[in-house]
Amino acid sequence: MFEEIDDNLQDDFEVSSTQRDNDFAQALLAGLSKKKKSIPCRFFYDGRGSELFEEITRQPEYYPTRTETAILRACAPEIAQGTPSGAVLIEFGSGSSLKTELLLTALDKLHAYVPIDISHDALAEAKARLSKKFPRIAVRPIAADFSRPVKLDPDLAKRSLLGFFPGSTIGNLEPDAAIDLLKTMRRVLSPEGRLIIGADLRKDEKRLLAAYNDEAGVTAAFNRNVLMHANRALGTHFDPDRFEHSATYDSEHGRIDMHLVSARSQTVRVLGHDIHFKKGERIHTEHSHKYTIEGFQALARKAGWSPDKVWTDPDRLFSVHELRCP
Ligand code: AVI
Repeated sequence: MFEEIDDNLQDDFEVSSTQRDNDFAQALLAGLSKKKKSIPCRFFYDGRGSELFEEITRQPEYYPTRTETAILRACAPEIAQGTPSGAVLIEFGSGSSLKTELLLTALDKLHAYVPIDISHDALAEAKARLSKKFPRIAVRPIAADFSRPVKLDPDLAKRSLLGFFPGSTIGNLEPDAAIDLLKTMRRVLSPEGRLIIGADLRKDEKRLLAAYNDEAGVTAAFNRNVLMHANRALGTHFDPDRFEHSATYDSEHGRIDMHLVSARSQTVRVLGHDIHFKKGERIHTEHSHKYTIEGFQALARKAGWSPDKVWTDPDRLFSVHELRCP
């Protein structure tokens, strides 16, 4: 499968799986040695974690994915109208590039699509599928960590650039880190680019809590999978059944707080260290920030962007923003 994309796969910042496991080991030990234990949410996404996330998006309570998809379907023609022919679409953390198809269908005069993702497999699959479906658009994947500034090939960099960052992944970052990421994206897309970015909105607490505590228990499995990921990748000895899923809403900060709660007093061997958990002790695993439209635009301005259009659904559950390099 790799051969298909090897020709023009730009691989400047490839992160090997060994590097990723080393990063995981360091972060896990550091996070579990703190008084308030934590595991960074980026470690949710091993192969199984990505599958579970896909399953979350199909749960009736998890409104963000289907709402954003409907918004993108509706606003794609308007986005296309403002995009000159010969432009380049750059997607940050493209994964399976499913929502991208909505834009590619509308952007019929696009020169190239550049998916940026850490996973070679996801890039190869996306390139094969999209090249077939959109033969006039050149698919030029970059295997990289999108939170670092990527350098585009000069033939692409000189064109009109349109960035795409759907999914409200920005909400999983603390506001300062979100500003840093928005600055990095601005550097990639400057001097005249635009960014289309999804941000989940603040809303009725009941609806938010339901989305992160689905009846079928898929979010709970996704949360616990971070421990299985550690067992598989690092040889730790967590028993995930001894940790309970918790997702609460912090209305002061406007964010969902996810934790794993130790169901009993227990000691777990982690990378040569005995880590003790009291009964009821919590491991913080994720924040999912919810924004008001104005709050998100203020954040974007702090990163040097000029907010332009905003699209939302009739129930104002989710927002899609157009940001411009000033
Ligand atoms: C990927 N991200 C935007 C999801 C969210 O809603 O914050 C991750 C997730 N966590 C639990 N459910 C979904």
